[in-house]
Order: sequence, then C-alpha cells, then structure tokens
Amino acid sequence: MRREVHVVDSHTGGEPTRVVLAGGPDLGRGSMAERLEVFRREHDRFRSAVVNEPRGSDAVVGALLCEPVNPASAAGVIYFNNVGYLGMCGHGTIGLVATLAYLGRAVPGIVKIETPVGDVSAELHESGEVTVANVESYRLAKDMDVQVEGFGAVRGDIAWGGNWFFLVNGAPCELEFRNLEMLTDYTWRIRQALQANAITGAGGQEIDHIELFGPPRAAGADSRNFVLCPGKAYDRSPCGTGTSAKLACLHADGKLKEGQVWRQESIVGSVFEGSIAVSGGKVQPRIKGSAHVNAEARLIFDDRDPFCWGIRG
Ligand code: PYC
Repeated sequence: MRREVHVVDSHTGGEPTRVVLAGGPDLGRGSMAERLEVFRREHDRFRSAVVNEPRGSDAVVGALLCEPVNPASAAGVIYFNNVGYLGMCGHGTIGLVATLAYLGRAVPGIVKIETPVGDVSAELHESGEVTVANVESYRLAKDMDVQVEGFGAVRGDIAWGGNWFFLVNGAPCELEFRNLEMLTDYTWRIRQALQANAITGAGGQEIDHIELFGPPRAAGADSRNFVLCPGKAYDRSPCGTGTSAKLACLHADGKLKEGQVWRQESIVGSVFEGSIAVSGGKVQPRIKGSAHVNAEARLIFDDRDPFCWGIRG
C-alpha cells in the first residue's frame, strides 16, 4: 500500500500546526464530535503517522480538514496531537486560517469553522493576523488544592476554554526557557496528582492541560505562561484555549471587563491578544495572533516502512 497525504505546515507563535488537506480518512457525514469518535476508533494510526516521529514531533498539532455539516461554514476540523485528540485548538485555528489564506481559500473577513466542541469563527485581518472567537469558556472551580508529590499543596482553578485546564499562579522556578525541564516535571506531577485524586473537569472529563502563570517579559504583556499539553510537550504559543480559560477566570474574579485587552505571553516570548464578549453572563473569548506557513508537502505512507504509522513507544 502506498498513499500520499497533502499537508501544509505553519507555526503560530512558535507552536506548529500541520493541516491535512487531502488523503485523510473518510469519517462520514456526522458532526465533528461524531467524526472525532470515528477517527479515534477506526483511524488512530493515521493520527500517529501524521504528527509523531519520524515525520513529526511531540509538539506538532494536526488539523484534519473536513467538509462542514453546515454549508455556511468554511470548514470542519478535528485537531489531534502525539497522544490523542483536542476539543478545540486556538493556535491551530489561527494556523488553519493562515493556511486557507495561503491556499487562496480564505480572504479577509469572517471564516466559520466547526469543531468537535462547537462552532467557532475567525476573522482574517488584512494584516494577515487572525482573531478567533472561541467557544464559550468558564471557570468550574476556584482555589482547588491538590497534593503534588515533592511540592506539597498546589492551588489552582479549573476552567474550560475548549479543553480542560488547571491554572496555577506561580511556579517553583522562573518561567524561563532554561527551566523547561523543571517546569515540565512540575506540571506533569500536577497532572498526575489531579488524576490520582479524581479531580476532573465537568462530567468527569480529564484535565489534560496544566497552565502556570508568572510575570511577563515582553513589553506590554500582562502575564507569561507555561502550558503543558496532554502528551507532555509544552505549548510554544501562549495557547489559545488556555488563554481563553484564563480570560474566563479573570472575568469571574472581576479583573477583566468586556472589551478589555489581556496580552498573554508564552514561554518562548510570543504573545496573543485576548479579550471577551459577555452575553447573558456567558463569556466568549477572542484570541488574536498570527501564523506563518513554513512548508507544503506530500507525506508518503508506505506499508513497507516499519515506522509508517509513527513511533508510538
Ligand atoms: O492553542 O489552544 C491552543 C492549544 C492547545 C494545545 C496546543 N495549543
């Protein structure tokens, strides 16, 4: 068997996105949530082949472009990573819109996109920047204490921004690139402690993203973060869904009003501009950033290749 898969790669604030344009699995005509389940159940090796080594790396987020259910939407998308699937992905949506623009399939204006956790819209600006109007975001719990091996009690908030986050103010070391190993170890232990203590998001969903906050370095930024993703890679971008979760917490604490701008810096120094719209008490975050297309390729899947479907450990 030999198969070709057409992809476009980009990065958003340093975080890579690989959009699969053609050659992906047929997931049927259901909603994106239904198609995600078909993907997970029947085509998981395709996920691994696209993002894992030897073609990808732990940091790559894949985006399978799908026919939308609603003809008024520009696209449907299912995001995936080195270990599984994402509900939404902010940096990935910015990358997807930049990719559609690169292909001549999007012009400045509003682009509607269907995701497994709901519809989002994105505005492609003349400058090439993209503002994503994310799914409704909220804080589920404030000041939760969890006992973390080697660190004692760690206090954080649980919030939804399209994925589940545990948000912690402060860290045992500075949020600096040179401390990546320590930050990864600390956040991984927090994740394990949440699991061990059955601390979850709504409906028992796993909290699979851990987000630390500290003082910013970039001029004009309000905060710097470190985000550990589900497969133990850190987010090079400020994380669109993580910034959305942060905005929901700030609003719940009375620290962010509708329209006020929050600039979130990442561990590599890239910045997203966040703000919220509030309607009937519900918070809809908006995340602005830019992506750069850096490759267009045809991946070759050849069954004679022992690592055709990726190295999965
Ligand atoms: O930008 O939402 C995001 C994201 C999630 C995981 C990696 N990036």
